[in-house]
Amino acid sequence: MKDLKIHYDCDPGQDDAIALLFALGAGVDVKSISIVGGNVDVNKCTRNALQILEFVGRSDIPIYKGAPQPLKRLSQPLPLVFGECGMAGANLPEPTIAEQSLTAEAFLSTIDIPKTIVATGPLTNIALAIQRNDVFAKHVKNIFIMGGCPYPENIHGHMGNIQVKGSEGWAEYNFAVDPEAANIVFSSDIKNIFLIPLNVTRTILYGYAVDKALRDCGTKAAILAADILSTVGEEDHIDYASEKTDQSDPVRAMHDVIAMAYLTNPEIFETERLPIRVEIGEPPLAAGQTLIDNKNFDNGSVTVIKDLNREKFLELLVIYMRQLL
Ligand SMILES: [Ca+2]
Repeated sequence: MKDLKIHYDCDPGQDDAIALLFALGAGVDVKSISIVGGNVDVNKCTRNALQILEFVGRSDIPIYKGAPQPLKRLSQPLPLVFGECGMAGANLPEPTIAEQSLTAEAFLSTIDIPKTIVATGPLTNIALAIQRNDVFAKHVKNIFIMGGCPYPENIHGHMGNIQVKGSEGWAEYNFAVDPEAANIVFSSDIKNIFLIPLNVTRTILYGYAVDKALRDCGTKAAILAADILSTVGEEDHIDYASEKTDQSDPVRAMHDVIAMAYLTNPEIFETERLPIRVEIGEPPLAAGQTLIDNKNFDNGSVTVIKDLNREKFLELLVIYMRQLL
């Protein structure tokens, strides 16, 4: 898949780390990576990305540290989901390499990047680049975004996984953290937006069977992936209790890697076109909520994932992890 050249914007994050390993295993040409604060603060996210690249011998990929805070709001780290370091289970040594001196915003706005971006964190870096350079949004032809929740998710029936402060409403984490940034991206001139939403990613589960298949590969990257994925946070333990065969079954959703899978293997997905808008109003409106704006079909027509072949995806996860060292 060397012809698939991407820039990857992320907040690693256990599930971003898995998405990165999946992309590299699939042979995607990851040209550059920018880091945004999200799951944990931007410094920890940057360190985690450096550790992963060093572990798989890909320190040649430059990493740019980006926005520490959302555009207008306070950050919302999630230590109960991914651990204090953001990448619980990895236990990798401190990196010996460092990020680039240029910030993510400055780097992205040079537009010296591929025309395809995958984004699996709050969209702050991308929004800043759109604002800083008028031609950025026209340069980017495709953006694959893990985020949003246009339909109720299957566990609690909410419109996301974060209850928006001061509101009764819910929103998906990446959009809830920086709704203004998401709104800028969805209102921009980026030609093709592909949305991989929470209501789908929550239905693709890790557990004993995949864990065993990864460990059986015997490669150090596959075992690292299994170590990360089997370190399940408190919230997922509760949310997926009914799916477990026993208490230690590491059942969890994998979220970000589904965006990479849609990039590499779109043939296993079903999609629909929806006019998506992101709420940016103040309470009682739920900022960050994903709205299907049926009154405004001209505005923001987005390709949204509806479903996928789960067995096939899990097979690909194992195959691609096996390709790495
Ligand atoms: Ca993420």
